[in-house]
Amino acid sequence: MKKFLILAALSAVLLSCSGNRDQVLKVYNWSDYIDESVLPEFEAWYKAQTGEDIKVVYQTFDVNETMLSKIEKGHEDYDVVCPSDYIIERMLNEGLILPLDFASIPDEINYIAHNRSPFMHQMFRDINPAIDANDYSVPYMWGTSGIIYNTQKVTAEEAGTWDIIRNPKFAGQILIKDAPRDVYGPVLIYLKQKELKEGKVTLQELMHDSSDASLAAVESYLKGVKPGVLGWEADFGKDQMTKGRGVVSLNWSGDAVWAIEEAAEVGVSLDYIVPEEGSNVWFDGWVIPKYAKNVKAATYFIDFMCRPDIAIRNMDETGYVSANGAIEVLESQIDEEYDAIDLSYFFGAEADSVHVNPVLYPDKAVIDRCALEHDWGKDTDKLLAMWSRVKGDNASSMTYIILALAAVLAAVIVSKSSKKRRHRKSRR
Ligand code: N2P
Repeated sequence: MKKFLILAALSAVLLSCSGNRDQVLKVYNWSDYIDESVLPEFEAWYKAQTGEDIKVVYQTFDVNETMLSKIEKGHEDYDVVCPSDYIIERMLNEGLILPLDFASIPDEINYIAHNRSPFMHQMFRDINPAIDANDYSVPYMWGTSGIIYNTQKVTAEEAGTWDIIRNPKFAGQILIKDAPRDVYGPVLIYLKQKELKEGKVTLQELMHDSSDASLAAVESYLKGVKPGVLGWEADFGKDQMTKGRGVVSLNWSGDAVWAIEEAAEVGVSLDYIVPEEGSNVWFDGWVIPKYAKNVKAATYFIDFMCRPDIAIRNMDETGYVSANGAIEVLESQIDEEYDAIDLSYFFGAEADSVHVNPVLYPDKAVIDRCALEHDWGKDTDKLLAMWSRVKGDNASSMTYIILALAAVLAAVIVSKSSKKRRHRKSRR
């Protein structure tokens, strides 16, 4: 696939030199988030549908903020990008996304229109009451934030509460996703359990809570978590779990599916749970940024991603769950090994009792204790500052340790060399 990427990049350079930007499609997606063999297939399919040549230039990012900054500040000309819910909200608010022209796709190949999940449609509707995000974005993958745990070292009961991330029993073996919003939400939900149970606040309200008091409470909690943290990771956590180096990982459900399967092959047993207190439900969706140069190919690309067989391949390759509501997608996941669960909320009434992996598609009861994150606008800076204070202290403690060691070493060297000088003097 590397060869394909290099060739694609070279072709893009050549084409852009010759001025044919309309034959290049620049896609910017999360790392490990697609079956890359679908990219050349898209090129062939696009040619068959439109008679036009296209070369995909595919680039990846690890965190939303990197992608956002390239568009918000750098005005880069990506044609299709894949932000998460609260970033779609922010991009919508800032006018950074173009409306999608689904009607330009012929009906017989309009996979967007024919494969919507009612659940995803409503979630997109909930992003921003004033603007329907469904007109600007098409859901790609979705899931929850929760705990991946090593069942050989951690019980389901221990992993079933967010308190696990500061359980001293697992100190030094805890991995935390380096995604401030995905950590802040669950921690705040955990800290506000009493208020939630008493009905004084709702999960949805907590997702908008950027108050100084809540930020301070989460910061203080995370500083208590930090001494036990093995790593803050954007993408290596799943791998560390499969190797048995970490035993607890605050992570996304898609990474959990991938890790559980990989680990089983080397005799490590992992599982995933959404703690009882509640959590985030999230999704990522395709959008066409304002600075795109090839809107037509971008629209076709988004449509192609919604073709059920392509959605299934992307799912199987990455471990993440497609937002596609097609019955073929559900059928591809049926496995009698699992207990029946109610997925009517996602696939419609026929799916009220289906045998599907509950890590992939959580039961409605799990979804009911999860809420969608929201953009905080200007307050986002407060969150990012808090996050770097929490993580940054790690660097300073390490710096202090290194400085202390250097001081001890310098003292030893100085004392040895003065001993030598004294020794030489006494011989003279
Ligand atoms: C996969 C990234 C998943 C993004 N590497 C979850 N929002």
